[in-house]
Amino acid sequence: MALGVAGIAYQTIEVSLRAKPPELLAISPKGTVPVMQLPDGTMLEQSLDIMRWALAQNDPAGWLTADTEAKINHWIVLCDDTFKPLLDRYKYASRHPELTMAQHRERAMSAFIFPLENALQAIPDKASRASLADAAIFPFVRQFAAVDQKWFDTQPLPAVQAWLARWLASELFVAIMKK
Ligand SMILES: N[C@@H](CCC(=O)N[C@@H](CS)C(=O)NCC(=O)O)C(=O)O
Repeated sequence: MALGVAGIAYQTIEVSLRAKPPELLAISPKGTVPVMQLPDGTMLEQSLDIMRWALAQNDPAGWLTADTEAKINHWIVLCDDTFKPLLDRYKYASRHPELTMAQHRERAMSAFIFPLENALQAIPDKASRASLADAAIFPFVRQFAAVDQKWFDTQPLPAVQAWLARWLASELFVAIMKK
């Protein structure tokens, strides 16, 4: 989406993570996706590096300037370091039997979803603009919602639900998710 919003042409190559192609491992031995190779051979090894690189080329929607750097980083770090591990435990609860699925979900709610609800509620609607943080975290909130969509839809999370629905309906998301 960052490449899309920046208007940068790119080629995507899908790989099987069960049978990682040697061509991938040759240019990026860590073997995770996404990675991006620039025309000069430089490798961007993290999705966030790809997003930041794209927006450094061109940021017409103001994703880097919509909020303070500290606030943008706060949400991305909280998502990556705290929410993502809890999300994975909720998604794959049978691999983490120390807690029930509902307990894993509760931990993710307290650590991230409710704080996000409060932060979104505190934004005065008309003044708000999307930032890099929104684009970086909404795919994980989408995953969280999708584990049990009926449950998620009935939670007292009006701001998160509306925010997620806006991103899912956005032209940018619809365009990049086209198979
Ligand atoms: N922090 C990395 C995470 C990359 C990552 O874990 N990618 C997963 C797919 S979403 C992967 O490639 N897993 C395959 C593996 O670890 O072998 C990033 O943001 O790029």
